[in-house]
Parts: sequence; C-alpha cells; structure tokens
Amino acid sequence: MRLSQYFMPIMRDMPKEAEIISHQLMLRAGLVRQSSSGIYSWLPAGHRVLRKISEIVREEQDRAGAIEMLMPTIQSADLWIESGRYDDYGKEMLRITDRHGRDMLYGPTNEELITQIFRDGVSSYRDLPRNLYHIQWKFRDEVRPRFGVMRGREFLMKDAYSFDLSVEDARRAYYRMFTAYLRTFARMGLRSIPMAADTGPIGGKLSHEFIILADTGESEVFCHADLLEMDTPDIETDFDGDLEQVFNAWTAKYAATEEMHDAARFEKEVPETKRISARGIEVGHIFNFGQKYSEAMNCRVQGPDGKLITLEMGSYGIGVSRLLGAIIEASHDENGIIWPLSVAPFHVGLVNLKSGDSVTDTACEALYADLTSSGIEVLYDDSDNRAGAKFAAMDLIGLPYQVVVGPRGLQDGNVEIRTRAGGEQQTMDIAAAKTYLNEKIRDGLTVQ
Ligand code: 5CA
Repeated sequence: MRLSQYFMPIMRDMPKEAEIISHQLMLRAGLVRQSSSGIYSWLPAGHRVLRKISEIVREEQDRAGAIEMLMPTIQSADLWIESGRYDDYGKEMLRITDRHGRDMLYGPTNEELITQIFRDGVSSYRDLPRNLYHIQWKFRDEVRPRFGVMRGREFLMKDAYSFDLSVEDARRAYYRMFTAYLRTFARMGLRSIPMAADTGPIGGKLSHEFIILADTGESEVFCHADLLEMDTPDIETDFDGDLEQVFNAWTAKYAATEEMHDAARFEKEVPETKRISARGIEVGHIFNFGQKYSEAMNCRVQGPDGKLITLEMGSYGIGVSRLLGAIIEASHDENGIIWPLSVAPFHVGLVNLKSGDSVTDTACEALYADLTSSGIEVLYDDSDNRAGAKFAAMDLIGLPYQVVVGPRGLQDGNVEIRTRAGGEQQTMDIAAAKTYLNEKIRDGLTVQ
C-alpha cells in the first residue's frame, strides 16, 4: 500500500479525550474514530488489525473443533422472556421496537438465540457434542463506556456455545476452550492468565477470566508469579488427549479476580515473594453453566434408551475489539505502538528519504514490488514529507520492520533496516535486506 493513496489520518497532538495510552495511540495512529459515546468507526489500518485478530481467534477455535456460523445482531425479545433474562438484563440492554410494535433488542450476547437454534436442529444424542461460534458485534449500553475500544458500547466479540450430554463431557468442552484461549492470546504476543472468576448475568459456577496484566486494567487481580512463566500449549497439543493436564497445570497455582479473591488463602498458598497483586484487562471469559438455559428453554435430545436428556452447556467469549487496546497497552513505548508481527496492520514500513530523486524512487519501487510479490505486507511512505516526520509516523504506527532508503546509502547499494521492537538498526545491501525480511517474517508468522 502506498501511503500517498491510503487513508490513515495521523494526529500529531495528544487527543484530550483519551485517558489511557492505548486509546491515545489508537486515535493518533489513525486506527479508529469515535462516532458516538462508546461506538467507533474502524479506519483502514485499524480494520486490518481487527481482521488479523479475528483470524487468529478463528483458526484456534477451528483447531479446537468449534464450528463457525453467524447470528444476527438484532434479536427478538421473546427468546429472552423465555429464558427469564429479559428483565434481569436491565438498562444495559438496548431495546428496540419495530414498526409492528414488536419488542426487539440489539444482542449483548447469544445464549438464548443459539439455544433455540440448537434445540430446533437436533433431536438425538448422536448429534452431540457440538460447539458453535460466531464473531459478531454486540451492544451493551454500559453506564461508563471508557478507554476507547476497551469498554465500548458496541464491540466485536467471539462467542462460542458448547452442548454436551453429560457433566463430564461439558467439562472436556470447557478444557478445549481453555486451551484454545491460551494459544490464541499467546499468538498475539500476550501473556494471559486464567483466573477463577465470578459469573455475573451469564450464570453457572465454573468460570475463568483470561487476564492480561496492565496498570490501566479495570479489574484488580491476584496471582502466583509462576503463572507468568508457564509454557503455552503448542500446536501439537492433542485436543482429545492432553486437555485436563493443561487445565490442571494452569489452575494449580493461585489466580483470582477481585470478586473471587480470598486474602487468607492467597497468603497461605503463595510465598510472599511470589505474590502478584496487580491490575488486569479481561480479554476472554469462559463459563460452564450446566442446564441454566437448556432447562428454561427446553433444549433436550433423546438418549440411547429413549429418555430425554437436558443438555449441558457452556459459553466462551473473547473481546476481539478490546484486544487491540490490550495489545497496545502491553506493547508500546514513548514513540508509539509496537505491533507484534502476527497482528500488525503491515509487516514493513518502507521509507523513501528523498521522494522525487529518481535513483531513490527507482530503488524504492523495486523493493516495494519485490517484497509485496513475496507476500510481505508493505506500507510504502512515498510522500514528500520531511524525513523526521516520516520516522515519527512510522514509529507511531508501530510496524515491526522499517526499511529506510536514501541517496547516500544507495551510493554503496545499501539500505537500512530498523526493528521497531528492539530498535536495532542494520545497514545491508538490497539483496541481503530482501532475504533478511523474508526470513524474519516467515519465521515470525510460523505458528508454534
Ligand atoms: N456470553 C458470554 C460468553 S460468550 C459473555 O458474554 N461473556 S462476557 O460478558 O464476559 O464477554 C466476553 C468478553 O467480551 C469479555 O471477556 C470482554 O473481553 C469482552 N467485552 C465485554 N464487554 C465489553 C465491552 N463493553 N467492550 C469491549 N469488550 C467487552
């Protein structure tokens, strides 16, 4: 993509309305714009990141055996009356009346709708187990939308719903999602810690929040420091075999959100030097709620002996749009965002130090064409801005690699490669630069 033909409105000054760094940087780097309180437009570069995050979520859900579908954003109130949650949900639910006077709502979550769809689509124990998911916009009329996309009113969520015949099977479904979540967040460069959590309006007893430690996090959390060093399940993880082990290993050490925290237990179980009490961002939340919805909504199948079985259910959410904020909170410096390669809007920023100079232009055009044709995503700054402004913009938008091309280096056939994360600068000839970038990017995108 040529910057001269792109749309990425960069702001030099600090936006006053943004309280936390990720929100400031998302506005300054031209990723989002607020359209009304807690509701955002995703500008082209922000949209690219949102798509990449969604794709990682999708790959790991698919790998864990969940099946993708898509449910609408607008739902009928009738279903929520059936489950008993229509009144419980209170003011957070955006209620709408259509032209026929029918009560509708903008879905804050989908337990009711999926239960109806599943109940109407299955009749026998042979159709189980299943886990269905979608990635869809939700609306919650939060009292205090804040921190940009971190606590929005409209936000993108991945929500999966599992249906099982027995309590044991439902636990296995829970372990599958638990494991998939560890992998999902690790692939975005995040260290997530599953913490015993309260279930709130979703219900049930078994629940974990996946938390990223960050000073600007909304919740207070407590955990054992060893959890920061645990190994993430790798691609060889057997989604039928090793799951209970993964779950047990990750839940053996103390980790709890504020609502579930037990100070006496924390002090007893965790040596003083290992106690972490910090703030955290909730990027995912999983629930096993047994028969709460299947009972209320009559979601049953016939068992092998002809008797009806009320299904065991769970739901599993990831805050896809919130993740942009969480990743930036975890990865930035005083100059701007530092995107992990896997979610960066582009892999490489190509900086032409002297647009209009034919030698420099020719070298840049050739590099741009070659890198692009080998599958690398390049943002080419072909504008005639000053060098200093170009560097500042590249650092702000945080692409993992910068290639700086100018007449002086080109006299010796050289360009400079800068790594955004470590700040290293290396001078090398053009052929070596292409090989270097191809290798680094291929290796960096390989899923472990
Ligand atoms: N039905 C369940 C699981 S699918 C559910 O709705 N869970 S939830 O309420 O915990 O939401 C799932 C995830 O969505 C949260 O972990 C959080 O990352 C994200 N989320 C929740 N509310 C917001 C919000 N207002 N803005 C941005 N992300 C949010």
